[in-house]
This record gives sequence, structure tokens and C-alpha cells, in this order.
Amino acid sequence: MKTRITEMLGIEYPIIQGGMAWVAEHNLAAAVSEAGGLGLIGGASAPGEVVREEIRKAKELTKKPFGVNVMLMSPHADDVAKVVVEEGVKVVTTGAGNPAKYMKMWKEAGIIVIPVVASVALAKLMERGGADAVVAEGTESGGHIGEATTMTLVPQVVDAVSIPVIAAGGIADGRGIAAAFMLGAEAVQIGTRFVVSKESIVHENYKQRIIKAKDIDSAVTGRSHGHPVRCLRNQMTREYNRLEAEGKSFEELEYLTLGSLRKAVMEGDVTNGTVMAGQIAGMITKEQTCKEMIEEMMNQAETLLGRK
Ligand code: TUI
Repeated sequence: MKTRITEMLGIEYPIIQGGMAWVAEHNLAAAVSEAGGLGLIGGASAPGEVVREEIRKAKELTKKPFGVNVMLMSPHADDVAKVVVEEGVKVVTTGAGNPAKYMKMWKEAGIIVIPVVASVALAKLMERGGADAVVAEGTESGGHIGEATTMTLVPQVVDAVSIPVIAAGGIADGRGIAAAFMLGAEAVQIGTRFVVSKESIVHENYKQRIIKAKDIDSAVTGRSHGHPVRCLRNQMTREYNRLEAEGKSFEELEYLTLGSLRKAVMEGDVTNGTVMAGQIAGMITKEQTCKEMIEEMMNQAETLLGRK
């Protein structure tokens, strides 16, 4: 399944791993790249020097291309934006904002820039600003989300831009990949399924929470403050939504969630921590290596699309 994305990135399969905060570190990124997809290191809110170390460790594990996701709401975004240039990173994706101010620096450094967008308007703006492709991320995704679903967003973005589109949100098997291709996407971005991969360093409790999740187990916090975040329902989401309904300020609510993703990912506190995951968590039933996941998904997608 060669597409403009596989050619542009020099990868075997049209699968990109999500740049998930705390989860997308060097082991996962290298495993996905080694398996023929594009692994990503998630910059999240980490300082530039931490991201630099992650990049160097990934380079020791794989000679294949990998990328870095720059989370634009991070207080360290300016530093991380420079680190990716200094470290010779080949591909950058961005999330949770508009990366326009870094575009010139990245393009001059020869970096392939792929902003994650949740609307047609931002996709068009990114194309005009020199983006090489966009990830159209539907609201089914875990973490920070937009409003439109993958089913509605992807074809509208495909119609609006000429650069290739990568579909994200709600995709975790070959059927999802085939469907995304039917909508005009030339690759997919997958997050939640890779969280439960053998190479993923997240706490066992986090993996088990995803494996046990049912179709309607996700909740969105922070809608009223314009910072919607999708995660699996637990004590934290109930408390957050109760306080949100009471009209507590964004700052007070942020205090509640401060460090809570780390608490779930690293300490395994899936009761009081934030268990970010997409709506497709209900379909994910087992831990496998990244290679097994990718090969299984691609076999299924190629069969469905009549390519084998
Ligand atoms: O960025 C993501 N997903 C994320 S980032 C993240 S870290 C975080 N943790 C707690 C609170 C907030 C963030 C966890 N998950 N996905 C990409 C994405 N970008 N989804 C939606 C958007 C987006 C939304 C609005 C991009 C741009 C935008 O507006 C841009 C503008 O300023 O016009």
C-alpha cells in the first residue's frame, strides 16, 4: 500500500504512531519504526533537554525514520521546536495548536512537517503555511480533542487540501484503516492500540484498563473551558465533571488534573489518575508486539481493499 505518505516518509506501511504524552517515549517510537511504521516521540510538556535525550536514545535503537510530536500548549514548546532542528529529526508532527511560528525554521532545516488538525480551516491554513501533510484527527481520539468525528472530518479535509491526509481517531484494526482509505486518507495515525503493545512502558494497570474497557467507557473532561480531553471514565473524571458542572474555574480544575496523567501512566493509579484513551479502547483486547499489531492490521486492510 504505497501512498504519498509512505514515499515521503520512507516507511513500509502507512501507519504513524500517535505522539502520546508520557507514553510515546523512545522504546515505543523505535519499536513502531522498526516494525515498518513511523514511530513518534511525544514531546508533551517535557523540557527540551528531556526530549533531546529521548531522541538520542531512539537513534540508538533504530536506524529507521522516526518523528517527534511537538505539543504546542507546552511551556517548553519553543525549546522543543529548536531541539528537533539541532538533533536532525526528519519528521515533526504538532498538536493542540497552530504551529505557524515554527514553520519557517523547520522547513529551512529540511524537516517534514505534519500538523495535527481538527478542522478544515486549520488544515487549509497549514497547507498555505508549507505543511507537507496533515493528520485529520477526529473526536474519537484520546487526549486533547476537537469536535468533528473522523468519519466527517477526513473526507472534508481531503476535499479542502492537495497535500496528503492522515486519518486519526477511532482506528485500531484493518477495517479502520480500509475505511480511512475509502475516505481519501493516505495513512492512519494510531494511538490507543499501541499503548497496550509489549514495547509500551505504561504501567500494567493502564494497559489492563484499556483491555477491559467497553465501547461507552470514555468521558470528556474540560469541555466548558475549551480544553476537552478524552479519557476512560473513573473517579477522576466523575470528580472533574462534578466540579465543572458546579462552575469551578479552569485553574481549579487544572489543579485537580495536575500530574494526573503521569500518575496513571507511571504509577498505575487508574482510579485517581487520567487514563487518556480513544473511544476504540473497547475493541482492544490483547497485548501484542508493535510488529504483530502492524502486520495483523495491514493484512486485514489489504484484504479488504483488494490489494492482495
Ligand atoms: O494534541 C493532541 N492530543 C493531545 S495533546 C495532550 S497533552 C495535554 N494534556 C492535558 C491537557 C491538554 C493537553 C493530550 N492529547 N491531538 C492533536 C489535536 N490538536 N487535537 C486537536 C487539536 C487542535 C485543536 C485546536 C489543534 C489546533 C486547534 O486550534 C488551533 C488554533 O489555535 O487555531
